[in-house]
Parts: sequence; structure tokens; C-alpha cells
Amino acid sequence: MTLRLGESTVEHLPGDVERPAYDRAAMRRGVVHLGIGAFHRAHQAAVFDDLLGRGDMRWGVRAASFRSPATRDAMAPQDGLYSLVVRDGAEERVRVIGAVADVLLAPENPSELVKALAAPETHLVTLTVTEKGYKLDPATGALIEADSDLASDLAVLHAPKTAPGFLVAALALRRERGLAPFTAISCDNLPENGRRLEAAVLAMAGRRDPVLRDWIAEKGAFPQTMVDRIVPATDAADIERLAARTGLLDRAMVKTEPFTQWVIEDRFAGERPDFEAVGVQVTADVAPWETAKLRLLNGAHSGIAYLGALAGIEFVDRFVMADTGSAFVEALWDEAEATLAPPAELDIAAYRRALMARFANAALGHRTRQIAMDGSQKLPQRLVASLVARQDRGLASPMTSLAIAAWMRWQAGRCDDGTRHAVDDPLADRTAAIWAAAADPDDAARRLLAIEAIFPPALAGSPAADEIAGWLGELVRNGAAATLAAAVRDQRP
Ligand code: CS2
Repeated sequence: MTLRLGESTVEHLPGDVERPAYDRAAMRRGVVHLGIGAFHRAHQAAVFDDLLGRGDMRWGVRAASFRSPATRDAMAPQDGLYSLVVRDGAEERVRVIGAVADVLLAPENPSELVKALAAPETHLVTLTVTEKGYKLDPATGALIEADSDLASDLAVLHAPKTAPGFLVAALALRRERGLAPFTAISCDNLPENGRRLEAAVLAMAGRRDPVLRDWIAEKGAFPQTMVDRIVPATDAADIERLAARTGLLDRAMVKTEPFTQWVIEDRFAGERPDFEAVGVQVTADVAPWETAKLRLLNGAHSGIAYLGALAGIEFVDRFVMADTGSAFVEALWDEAEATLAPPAELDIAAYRRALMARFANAALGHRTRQIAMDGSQKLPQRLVASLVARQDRGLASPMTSLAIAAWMRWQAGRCDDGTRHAVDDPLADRTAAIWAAAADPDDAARRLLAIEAIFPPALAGSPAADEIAGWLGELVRNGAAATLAAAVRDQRP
């Protein structure tokens, strides 16, 4: 039987595997992370590990899961240790990360998590709770009161259920105890993620106690961030391959690319690490970075996800290795780029070249279906924003429209070869009902465009709406592969 990675076995690892060079027993726990998935383990946790490695022992992480016990159950027997496997083509580097002290399961013991958040040594709270975890209506920015977890947190907060609920409960406790608030750092791919988190927390706190609300507004800090690293879901083959290489079983490993970027707005409520020393950019204005990343990287990702998954292309690298795939991505980027005001330090041409190479990293195994989930939450900032900005200037957006139409087709639950797939999206029931009621693809497109949480009302009846409806008809009639090929051909001069 293969031994499990953990404190007592880490010394058995082969010499080329990096491991924590600091004394984990001396690690304090200055960070609480909400939503420990693969992304956190490959991104922020690696940064805190770097800080610990430099001898600043304040930045160990207590992490929490909101739903499944899977991560806790994988990490607890490993004393929180896990491998970060960085793949670049044929090269692979393995590094054991020691920054995660423990993992709490929020629904199992909510008061333990509130206690951790309210602890005097907690200075930073980082969040990766996905777009839907903020419980805000994307169109209005108001709390989604129909959400049952949110309604429960608005009624009583002794056992919170939502991320904003936990933050408010803990901030109330900190205020009672005379402690400063922590800095709450949203690391989700949302525009103005810090403002949104702040809005959710203030709205909830205001219902409970206006004095608490004002205290948070005055003393709290919710910096904006841009986070970037491609982190495909780990599968059983990855775990076996790593065990064969290291001799130890690691059920919490994550695989990723060499590239990593974290830009944080310079806005902190109290103590913070020397982020700059470990490559994090701390800056006055994150928005231009965020917008460029959302519209270029994530916009292309979503287009690739829906067109690729419909056409039966399993991986992102397979999609961009085909001429039609890379031509589509370049044309989509031309459309998006025209809507950006990038920071002076960001060379968009170089960024696009690097991005295409990142997408083409065949060692990652990044599944189009992984990216396809939660489209209703992702589309507005990734694709619709560019489309609307272009329409305002009288510009057509054929590739952006095609990507949006492919999302619509995906929501129907059938791939081009006729196989059915589950639509993993908070609005899946609504979009399925639209497809069931629609007379034809044109009608389906019009009804889907009327979902105000995704599309601004001004889009209805516009030339862009006609273009989307036209593409949807073609996708249904001819399939994604043929539609994509024709679209790219028509683009060429
Ligand atoms: C992806 C992102 O799954 C998705 O929606 O577009 O997770 C993407 O890989 C990251 O934002 C890269 O930084």
C-alpha cells in the first residue's frame, strides 16, 4: 500500500520535490480562507507559503469549505499538506505546500469558523466562493433575498450559511471585543469584486444593526483584486501519476501552469504581509487589470468552453491547436481589445501571445466542460460587457455573439452528437424552461436575452440581438464545428 503524504512521511519524498523549509509548528494563523477549492490551493495558499518560507510566520491559513467535506477529508489525514504540481509541456515541478493549517467544514461547525474569523490573530480573510457565492443580483447589485441560505442569514446569524453571513457574524464579534476588522479579499472573477463583497456585507450588517454597518464601512477594507492562474480539476489519473513519481499518495494535490498573477488594491484594514516581496502587485487601481483579464482570458475561455464542449472537444489545448480554434480566439480578442483601457504596464499584444501559449499547454488537461459551468454568472463580465461596449459605439461583434449563442445552445442540454449533458448553473431550470417553451431557436434566443440578470434590457431588439439569434439558428442547424469554421472563414479578408 502506498503511504500517505503527511508530516510523518514528507521526509520520504524524493530530493527534487520542494517542501516547506519552515517550522510548521511555529506557524501562526493570520489568514482565514473561505471556499478552499483547487484554485485557492494553487494560488493564494502558494503565496502565503512563500511568505512563511521567507520567515514571516504570521501567514498560516485556516481554510473553510462551504459544501462538500471532500477537501477537508482529503487534507486532514495529510496534516494539511498537499502537492502543487506545476506542468509546462513535458516539464513538471512538484512542491509541497505547508501553509494550510487546517480545513473547517462550515455547515458542520459554523461557530468554529466564526471563532476563527473573529480571532485576534486573523488579519486577512480571502475568499474564492465563486460568482454565485456573493448572493447579489448581478443586474441590480441587491441581495438575492429569494435565496434560502441568504434569507436564513438575514433572519438569524448564530449559525451563518453564506459567505457574507459569516463575515458579518465575525465582524460583529470583533467589534464587541474591541478588535479591528480584518481585510476581506475577494479572489473571485467578478468585476469590482471588492466593492461587491463590501456591498453584500454592508447590506446584511445594516439589517442587523446600523451601528455595526457604519463601523464596518468606516474601519473595514474590501480591496479589489485580480487573480489569475489556470487550475484544471484534478482527476484520479493525476493522483496515480504523482504517487508513482513521489512514492506517496496525495489526495489533495492540485495541478496548474507556471503562470500566476495576483493584483491587489492597496487598501488594508490592519496588518498585512510584504506581498510585494513574493511577487504580488499591490496597486491603487485594479480595475483595468481586472477588465482586461476578464474579457480576454475568461471571455475566450467561455467561448472555447461552449463551442468546444458542443463539438465534442474535451480540452482547451485541443481547441486552440486547431486553426479554426485559434483564429476564433484571435478574432474574439480583437473585438474585446477594442473595449479596453489597459494599464500602461500591460502590453496587450504580448499578453495575448502569452495567453495563447497558456491555453495551448497540453500537459494541463483543462476540460471545456469544467469552464462551461455557471455560465449565467460568468457571461455578463466576460462576454456581454464587450458586446455592449461595442454596440454603444456602433460596432458589430460577430465572435462575441457567436460565443454567447453557444452558451445558449449549451443550456439546451444536448451536444451536437445528440448526447445529453447536465447543465451545471444556478439558472439551469429557468433556461431549460425557456428552451422547452420556445417555438424555434430565434424565439429561444429572444427569451434568453430577456434574462435581466445576464443581459441588459437595451440589448433586446438591437442588431447584436439579431446577430446572436442568427448564430443560435446556425448552431442548432449545423452544429458548433461547422458554424465555427464558417464564422472564421467569413472573418478572413
Ligand atoms: C475559467 C477560470 O473555469 C473558468 O471559468 O475561465 O477559472 C480561469 O481558468 C481562471 O480565471 C484563470 O485565472
